[in-house]
Amino acid sequence: MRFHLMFLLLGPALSVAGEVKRPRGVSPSNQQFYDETKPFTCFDGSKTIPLDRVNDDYCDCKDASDEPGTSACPNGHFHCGNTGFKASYISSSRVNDGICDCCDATDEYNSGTGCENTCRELGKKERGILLKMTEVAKEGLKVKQQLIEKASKIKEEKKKKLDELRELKSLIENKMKVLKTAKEKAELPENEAKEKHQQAWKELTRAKQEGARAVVAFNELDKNGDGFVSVVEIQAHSELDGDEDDIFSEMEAQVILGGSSKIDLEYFQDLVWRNIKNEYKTEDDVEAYSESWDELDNSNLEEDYHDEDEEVDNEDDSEVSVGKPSESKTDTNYENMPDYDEETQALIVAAEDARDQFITVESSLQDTKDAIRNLEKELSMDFGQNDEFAYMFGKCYEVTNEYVYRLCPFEKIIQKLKQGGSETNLGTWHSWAGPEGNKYSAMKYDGGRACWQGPNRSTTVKLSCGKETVVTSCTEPSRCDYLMEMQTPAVCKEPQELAIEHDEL
Ligand code: MAN
Repeated sequence: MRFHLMFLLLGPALSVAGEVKRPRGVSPSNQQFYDETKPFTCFDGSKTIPLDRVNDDYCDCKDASDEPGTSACPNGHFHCGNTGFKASYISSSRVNDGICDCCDATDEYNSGTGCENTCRELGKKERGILLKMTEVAKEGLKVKQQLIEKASKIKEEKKKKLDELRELKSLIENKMKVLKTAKEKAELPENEAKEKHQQAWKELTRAKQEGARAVVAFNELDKNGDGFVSVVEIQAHSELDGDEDDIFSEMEAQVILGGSSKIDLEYFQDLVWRNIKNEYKTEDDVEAYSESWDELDNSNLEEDYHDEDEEVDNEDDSEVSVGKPSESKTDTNYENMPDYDEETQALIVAAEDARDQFITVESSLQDTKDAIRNLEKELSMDFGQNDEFAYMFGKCYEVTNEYVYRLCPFEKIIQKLKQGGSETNLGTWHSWAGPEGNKYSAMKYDGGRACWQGPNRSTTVKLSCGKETVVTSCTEPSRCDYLMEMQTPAVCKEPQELAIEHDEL
């Protein structure tokens, strides 16, 4: 019975002319362990059994090595020879399960499923694909070579440019030092002249205000309105009594009037007011004060200063403290200040010119520094073994499905709605992310916009060989974790390497 089963199981494998005799489901490399002249030892060494218990549909070895061609062991693996296509392993549970798994139909030898051998067909297809890929690789490689040559030239140019920029930077810095000194030199007399002019205006304003106070005081004192301030009118202001004896005599009042019995406004303004202004107490007559201020503004002082724009700020006037005209008001209305004199204006123009020159050079220094920084950054980037990826820097590539995805290599990836609107950052350039030995086959972009109740968005870009540079797809395998596929000549390899990757056919 056992022999019969053995024959049945081993039979077809042994009957193929020219092939190495091996039990069903065993790969050529494992054939040596099933020696017809010896008992079989499980691969894990746990047991030795007679050879006729191999593939007898009973699981003897824990590692399933005695049942490579049956489904007796749950953990077994069946080797499909698949001549004409690629050999493969399937789980032994699939042996004789009524489904064709191996293209050579060997897994369904006893199920009556009637599988057809499709290996030749598959092999043909695969070889077709491989041929196409080889074609693409050949063309891609040519382009890649050009990219490398171009990148090398551009890199040299950029290095040269960087040297030039560094030289330029130090020239500009020197020029800036000179211009800074010139600017400071021009600003000194400018400031002095402006200061002098402003000081004069300040003093004039003060005098103007003081003059106005004197008019107010004169009008107040001149009770009978005859245009003179008399001894009696002075005596009415007891605060002007110089001594402490409580008697403000006629004599004392006359002394204040400089010996006269009555004085006019001019005399009062010129010789009396300054002596009494600290003691004098005004009546709260704002109106009188304002009027006299206006009068003054429009008359005598106008001759001193000709202000082009005649807008006199009367609002300010009403704010003048009339409670104590003796207290000098220090507010200087610079808006009404007359133009600077010609000499000062010339100094201002000269200083402004010096400032402009300095600012222009200062901003060109900033531009140069920026350019240096950008170039340094670019030159320090890893653009592949031979800078084959350098051409992508500064460019962007898009693909559209339900969103528009834009990849700007070595920078960032964004997502936006087809109908427009704001852009969502799916990650900024992080690093090359291919597996060991093939690191330039994938890119990683991370730290994108935070996902609601999730991680920051990030994207992996898988690169494959293509004649042109195109993003072929972008998907979101898990929420806010994107996968982009891109074709580029930069990853094309020699066709021989392709064949090795695709198994021997
Ligand atoms: C937006 C897009 C999607 C993403 C969700 C997460 O709709 O960025 O890709 O899955 O936000 O909330």
